[in-house]
Amino acid sequence: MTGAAAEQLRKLLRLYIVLGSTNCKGDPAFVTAEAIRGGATMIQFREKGLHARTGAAKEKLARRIQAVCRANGIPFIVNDDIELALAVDADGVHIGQDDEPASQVRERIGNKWLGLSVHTAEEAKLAAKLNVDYIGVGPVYPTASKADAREACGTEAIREIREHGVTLPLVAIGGITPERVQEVVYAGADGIAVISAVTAAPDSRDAAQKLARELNSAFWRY
Ligand code: TZP
Ligand code: MG
Repeated sequence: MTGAAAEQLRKLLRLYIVLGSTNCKGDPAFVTAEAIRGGATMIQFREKGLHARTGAAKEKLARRIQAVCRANGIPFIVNDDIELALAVDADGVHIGQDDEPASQVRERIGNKWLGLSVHTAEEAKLAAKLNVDYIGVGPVYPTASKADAREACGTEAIREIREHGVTLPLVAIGGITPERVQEVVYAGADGIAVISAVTAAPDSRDAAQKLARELNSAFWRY
């Protein structure tokens, strides 16, 4: 990725909403639309957990969410499922440490964006040597949205990753609320990725707007 492309991605990662049918009380495509209206800059389709859709039903939902993203010029990323990402021509793929190796995924997806979850500075340094476009760091705070979540790594992990010279676009994830936005940004994150703060809120648009407001204030420069 060129420097300019990395800077563009850094901005797109600012308010990254992660969702699937198991997180949303209502229609995930509607939640997506509301989140975008509230200021979401990127969407990740993450269809996991009890009663998660599979096969054709999963693809159908992915396409509905993607259509909302496309109509609004917002990138659509698929979690884990490379076949699905290729089938729907998603803008990118996000994988974790236990998924197919990043180098292999890169070969399969060509120049689509590739995001990798990391938990420590060591993992981040390794990621920087791979051909990934951004890293997701977390869970930064305790989270109830990921069944196999590792222990919270705190904003210290973000700071440490930056101190180790990793300049990759970086999004913080896990337990992030409006009150925690400033501290993750000051630690070195380019943005936040959230599930419950937006999907479990009574009003997803309002919830996204509150996060966007905190982000604008944290990134404000004169
Ligand atoms: N990866 C690390 S934490 C997490 C994922 C997918 C879940 C984040 O959800 P929430 O509700 O924003 O804590
Ligand atoms: Mg995964």
